[in-house]
Amino acid sequence: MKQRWKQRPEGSNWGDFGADDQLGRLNLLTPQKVLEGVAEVRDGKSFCLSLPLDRPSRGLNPSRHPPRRFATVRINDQPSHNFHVNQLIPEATDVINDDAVLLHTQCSTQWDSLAHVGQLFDVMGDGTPVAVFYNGWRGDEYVTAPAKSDSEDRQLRFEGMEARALGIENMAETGVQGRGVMIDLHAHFGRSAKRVGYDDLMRVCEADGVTVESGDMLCLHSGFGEVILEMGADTDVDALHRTCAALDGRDARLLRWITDSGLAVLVADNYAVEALPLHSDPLPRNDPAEPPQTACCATLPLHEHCLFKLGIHLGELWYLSELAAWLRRAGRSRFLLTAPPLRLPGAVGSPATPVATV
Ligand code: UVW
Repeated sequence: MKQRWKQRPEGSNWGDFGADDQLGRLNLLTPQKVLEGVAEVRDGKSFCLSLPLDRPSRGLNPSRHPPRRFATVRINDQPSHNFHVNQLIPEATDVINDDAVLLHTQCSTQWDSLAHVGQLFDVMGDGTPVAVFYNGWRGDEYVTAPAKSDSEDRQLRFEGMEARALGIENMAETGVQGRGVMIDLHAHFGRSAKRVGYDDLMRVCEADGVTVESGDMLCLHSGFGEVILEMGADTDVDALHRTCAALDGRDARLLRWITDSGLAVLVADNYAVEALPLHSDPLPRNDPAEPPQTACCATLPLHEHCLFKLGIHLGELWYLSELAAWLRRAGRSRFLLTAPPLRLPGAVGSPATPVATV
């Protein structure tokens, strides 16, 4: 096996789960963690943690769009829509519908795979940064380029890109089941667009008696999903970008805590788990008077820390409000979480319909 890297990013765990690992901290979702999750089931009540996948009705990321559904086309060129089979077989009584969907995998409730965000990094120590993902899987070798089609529809113009390593199917194959832990930011910060750093997070955990242990699946409730539902079919993207709490990915102590906590996956009901540069500090830049800018930093530092350095999958745009309210009333923070993505080979993200059971 070819050595994929000689130096790993500072603070990363590359190689710790094996040279060819593609699961990252999902390795911590052991049978013991499933049992710990099952032990949290006492009332037999389940919660759907997905938004309807057509919400938000406009993508927060302008290149993502709500699903488009199509009827499949039968061999006689008719749509499979209330199709009476007696058109083909006179004595048949069946009536059939059949559909297809154009689904942007990350427009609504979703998982980011470890192939979603990588970095330019000098893995070989020869002074040449290359595009590389968790555990040293290289973009030029393991993410195949799409073919350009001649489709008139700009959304359909590039087809066939494939993550041959770190694709979302790896996550699906684990079942993604274990103990979920809720931290309810909304209960403390309301709908303010607060950037939550280490001190804030620790204060919330202490006030609510929440502890996060190795292998737990951490969910952060900010209220963002509830705001999306209230907007209905008329999503106000600008307003969403100014609402509800998100983690401060530029807080080094917060990133250190994510490393040390041993959390297996990190989930939020907001757009990107972390606050974006859009409504936070811009990237630290070299003095404009100075000649050439040198590459310095990630625009999404929490994505870099989780997806790239530690192999922590990120769940985004989940719907956590009903579960968070129930847990608060019950004085609880833990639950059984079952949250597989689609087993869609080669995809870099996936919708999910996660289920919490309490
Ligand atoms: C952003 O689009 C900012 O984040 P993600 O790609 O993880 O949804």
